[in-house]
Amino acid sequence: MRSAGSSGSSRRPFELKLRSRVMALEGRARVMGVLNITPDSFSDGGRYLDPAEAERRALRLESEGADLLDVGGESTRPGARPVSAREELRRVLPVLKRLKGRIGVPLSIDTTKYDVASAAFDHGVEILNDITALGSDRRIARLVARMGAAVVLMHMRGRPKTMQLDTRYTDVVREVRDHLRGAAHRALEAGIGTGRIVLDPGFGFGKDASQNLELLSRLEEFATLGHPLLVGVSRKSFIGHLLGEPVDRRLHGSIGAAVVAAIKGARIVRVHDVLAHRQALALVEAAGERRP
Ligand code: HH2
Repeated sequence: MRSAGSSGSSRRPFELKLRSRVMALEGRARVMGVLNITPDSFSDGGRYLDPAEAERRALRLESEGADLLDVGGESTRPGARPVSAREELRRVLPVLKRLKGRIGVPLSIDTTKYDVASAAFDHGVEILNDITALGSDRRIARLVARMGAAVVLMHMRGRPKTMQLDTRYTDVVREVRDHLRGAAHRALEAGIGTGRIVLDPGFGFGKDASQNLELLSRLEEFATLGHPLLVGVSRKSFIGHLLGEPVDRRLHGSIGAAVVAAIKGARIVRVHDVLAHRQALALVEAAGERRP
C-alpha cells in the first residue's frame, strides 16, 4: 500500500460549507460520531432511546473528539423495516431539543424523509445524511438548498429491506462512482452549492463482503469525483465476515478499515467508537506529514 497522502486526494484541501460555519477538511480525517436513537440498529439498537441517555452519549462522543455527530432515528441495517416519519420524529426531536446549545460540534440528521429533515433543520442541524442520495423525496434536495445545509449523498442499491438480494456488479467501483457522479450532478442542479456536497460509497448497502473490500482497496478512484468522501465501515458485517467476529468484537477491524480509508483519501469517517478512531487517525496524519 502507498503511504499516507501519496494518492494526492488525502492531501487535497476541501472546505465543507455548513449552515452556520465552514469546516476545513484538511489534515486529519474528521470523525463523525454515530448516535442511533432506535430500538433495532445493528450494533447499538435500544441503548439510547431515553433522551437523557442519548444526550449523555452525545456529550461523551464530543468529549472523545468527535468532529461531527450523526443523529438517526431509523435503522438501515439489511432487512430493516421502514418506520413512519411520525415515529422517527418522536425518537429524534426530543434529543435534538436537548442538544441545542449543549453540543458545540455540527450535527447531521441521518434520514431519507422530508418532514424529519425539515424539523431537524428547524432545530439547528447543519447536514442531511441521506442514504438514498436525495432519491426518496423530490422535495428534499430543494429543502437542503434553501436551508444552506450540506448533504451526504450515499450509494445504495434498492432499499435496506431488499438491498442484499441482488449484489451483482460488473465493476463495483465504476458503478458506484457513476451513481455518485449522477447524484452530485442532481444535487448541484437543485441549487446545493458544490462546497456543500459529500459523497459516500455506502459500505454494506447492497454489496457483499468482497465488494466492500474492493471498494475499500480502490477508494482512491473516487477522488476524480471532486467532492470530499465520507466512509462508514464501523462494525459492519464485511469486517465480521473477514475476521469471524460478532458485532461487539469488530473494533480493531473497524479501525484498520478506517485507517485504510483515510490513507486512500476519505475526509470523514462515520464511527461508533470515537476515541479509538480519533487516536488512530491522528497517527495516520502524523505519519503522512513526515513524508519528505
Ligand atoms: N451506515 C449506516 C447508517 N447510515 N450513512 C452514511 N452516510 N454512510 C454509512 O455507511 C451509513 C449511514 C449503518 O450504520 P448504523 O447507523 O450504525 O446502523 P443502523 O442503520 O442499523 O442504525
